[in-house]
Amino acid sequence: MQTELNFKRVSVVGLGYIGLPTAAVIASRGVDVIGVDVSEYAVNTINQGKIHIVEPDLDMLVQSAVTTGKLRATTQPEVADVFMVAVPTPFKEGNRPDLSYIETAVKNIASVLEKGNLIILESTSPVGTTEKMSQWMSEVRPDLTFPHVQGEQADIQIAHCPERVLPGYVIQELVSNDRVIGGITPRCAERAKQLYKIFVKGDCLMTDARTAEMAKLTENSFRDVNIAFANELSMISDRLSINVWELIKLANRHPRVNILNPGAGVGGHCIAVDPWFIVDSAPEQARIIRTAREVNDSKPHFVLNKVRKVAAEFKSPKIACMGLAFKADIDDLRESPAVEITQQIVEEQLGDVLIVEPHINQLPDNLTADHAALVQQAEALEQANIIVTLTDHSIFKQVKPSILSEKVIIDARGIWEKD
Ligand code: SAJ
Repeated sequence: MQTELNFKRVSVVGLGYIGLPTAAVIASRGVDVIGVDVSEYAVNTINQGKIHIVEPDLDMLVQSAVTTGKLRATTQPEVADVFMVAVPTPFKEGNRPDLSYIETAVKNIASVLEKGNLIILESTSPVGTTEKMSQWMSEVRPDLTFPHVQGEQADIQIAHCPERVLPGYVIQELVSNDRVIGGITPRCAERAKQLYKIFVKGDCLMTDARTAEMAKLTENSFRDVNIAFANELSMISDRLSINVWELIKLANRHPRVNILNPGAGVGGHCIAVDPWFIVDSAPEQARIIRTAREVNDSKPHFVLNKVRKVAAEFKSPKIACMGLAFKADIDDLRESPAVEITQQIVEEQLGDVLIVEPHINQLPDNLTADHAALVQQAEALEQANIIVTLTDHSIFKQVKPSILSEKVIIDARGIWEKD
């Protein structure tokens, strides 16, 4: 059996929200780490000890890893004992998974593979992707044997260990979370576990690759379904003239009920995407999972309709859109329902739009217009006659109710209605 001592050099392929923190944490444990990314900008930034993404505490960790020479970034793969793949798995037309980033990364790694190497797929992936990886590599390297054919005797070991960290808490959760480790064979899983034990304090739970793939998709689908339940309740309550926040608070006093929060919709690169991978693999069986996606995707339209209706009642509507990020207290606007709603309000010229997003300095191009401006919270709250809360940033919660008394409020996040 191989030991930790075999992991002298770890290569992390894809230096984004998951790959870079993982690389920095492993380097902080004294292992030599080579980060590989197609972006020269990312590589140059990291080699200067800086970061190109926003995540608490990551800057210090990267700076120290680069200064001590334990972390180095490059655009070309180099030989290593372990390769960890953390590239995006978006979806393409028809909500079908796009595995092209994984395929490219894996084929690049294959050119530098050596007997005894361990490959780990961290990217969230449809069931069967880890086996596909093994197949892709074997096509490039017929001189080596791979576990999807040779099983335990293979020259190369391959496992799937899905990332499951929460943006904003990545450094802490990388170490403390339990990990699911799925090997193509039990030996693949065992070797991957030895690697994770270098930096993970949580339990490392071993299984096969297909179950690990499904476990990650299940976790995010579970959350999506639960958020959809809350969002559906908010739309039912609106129709029945019930305050959904009070309703949920009361229902949650039951010892076995724990309803999540309705919002403006579900955003980000994970929960709004991953359930589709299950739907794509088992379309006839995945009925609740598909419906949950549809319910959550419909929520921005529901909020927008409310804004349209209220704006039509004003001569000169001034609409404050509170928040653009896809969730509280971060700067990430990717797949954000708040951006989708605000963009539509701007495009339809429903009024003058005062946008408040404390975590950015400049509006994205799709929100730039003569009648839209990025302003401070106080200015927006003073000038607007309609206030729409789209993101539940902590700073919004501190607003005094007296400031809002004259305004029409569409509180999609329940920031001011809950209490
Ligand atoms: N949201 C609601 N109501 C809620 C909770 C969330 O509307 O009660 C919305 C958020 O505002 C946001 C979206 O859902 O728009 C997703 O936010 P999130 O905090 O639920 O999750 P993510 O996307 O930041 O991170 C998730 C996490 N998965 C789970 O909690 C099961 C994280 O652990 C995963 O690592 C991550 O996806 C990932 O990378 O897959």
